Amino acid sequence: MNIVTGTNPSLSREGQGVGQQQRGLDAPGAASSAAELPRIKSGVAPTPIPSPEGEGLKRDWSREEIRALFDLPLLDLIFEAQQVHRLFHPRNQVQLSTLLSIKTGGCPEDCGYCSQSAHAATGLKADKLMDAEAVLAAATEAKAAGSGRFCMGAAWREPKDRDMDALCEMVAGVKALGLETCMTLGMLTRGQADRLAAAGLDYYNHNLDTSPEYYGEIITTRTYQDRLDTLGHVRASGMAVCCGGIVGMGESREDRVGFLHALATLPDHPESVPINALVPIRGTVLGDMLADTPMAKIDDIEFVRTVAVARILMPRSMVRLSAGRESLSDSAQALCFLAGANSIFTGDKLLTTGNAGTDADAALFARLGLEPMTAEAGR
Ligand code: SAM
Ligand code: DTB
Ligand code: SF4
Repeated sequence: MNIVTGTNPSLSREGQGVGQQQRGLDAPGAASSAAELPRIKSGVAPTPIPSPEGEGLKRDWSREEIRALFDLPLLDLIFEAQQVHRLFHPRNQVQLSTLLSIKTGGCPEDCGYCSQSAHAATGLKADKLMDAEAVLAAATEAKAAGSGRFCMGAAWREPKDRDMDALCEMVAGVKALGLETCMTLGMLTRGQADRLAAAGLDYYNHNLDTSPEYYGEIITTRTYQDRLDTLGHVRASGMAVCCGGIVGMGESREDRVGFLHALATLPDHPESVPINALVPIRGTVLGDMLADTPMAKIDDIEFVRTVAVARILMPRSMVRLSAGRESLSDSAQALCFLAGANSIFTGDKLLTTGNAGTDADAALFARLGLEPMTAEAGR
């Protein structure tokens, strides 16, 4: 038993004799066995690498184990994360998703980070749900720009049943263009999840955002359990789960530990894990609280650590650099990719905030030798 991970020997397949030099630092998926890494000088035993087939992926992580990963020397942590990454994912490939806000502003929830909350004084105008034709035009553009997945977001607490026909029409239309489909609409009932799944929705995004303890400081209008319930409905309906959160909301390291612990101990790991860096927006509770303080800008190294730990805890998941990527330098993004991030949002805009833009990303990919991932590889 590994003292840090408490790893199940059937997962680590101890004794199969696959040494570190032999184990897949070259071909993706080359190594079919898992083995323990040699003990790092710090005296902390690193995580055994699980098998790429995903059988027996560890889901009983303790907070102590996760804390120990965060505490590793940065280079050991990134090295380990990159090894896990190469066992499960094609190297140097990054999946591209595009976001569209299909219903902007006027949201009744009070999420302290969000420009779209009716409780925020951001002056954002509340729009109605876009019509399907305009959504399909945007999706067509995203496809032409090389995106593999189209994610439609609505500033709702939950969709109304009267909106479901229009939403299903959008899903079917985007899918017919040959794009993967994703939506984020707030809480769902099981019936709504089933309808979206039947219309062809591949992914549903619903974030836990932070640790259970810090959550109440950020949002009061719905509970952690509400979010877990929606994630359960999404799973039960057969859709893939996209679930992550935000770093840089004034939370502690222990909250980041608790946040990743909540994700990695779900009954199944989310297929996609968006890691957002808070975009501090004036007029939001958090934007106003953090503005002009050193906390307004996320600590790059702590962000990279969060990405690396997410990669190690959830080896098969796509780890997406999401909001706030614009605030990261090329070098910080390169470290994130090295730490196992393998997905980004493309385009000039996320929902209401700016994004790097296609030209900047093309230059970044050329500079780092990265390639867009094909949709099949990105599943
Ligand atoms: N209303 C839906 C919901 O909350 O599930 C969907 C849209 S919501 C904007 C999607 C996610 O965007 C949030 O859960 C949060 O993680 C992220 N987000 C929103 N505003 C952000 C900000 N200012 N900085 C970083 N992430 C943000
Ligand atoms: C997620 O975790 N990040 C994306 C997506 N899910 C929907 C949204 C980021 C929004 C950033 C703030 C904005 O643009 O308003
Ligand atoms: Fe509404 Fe989503 Fe923004 Fe919260 S994050 S205020 S639920 S749009």
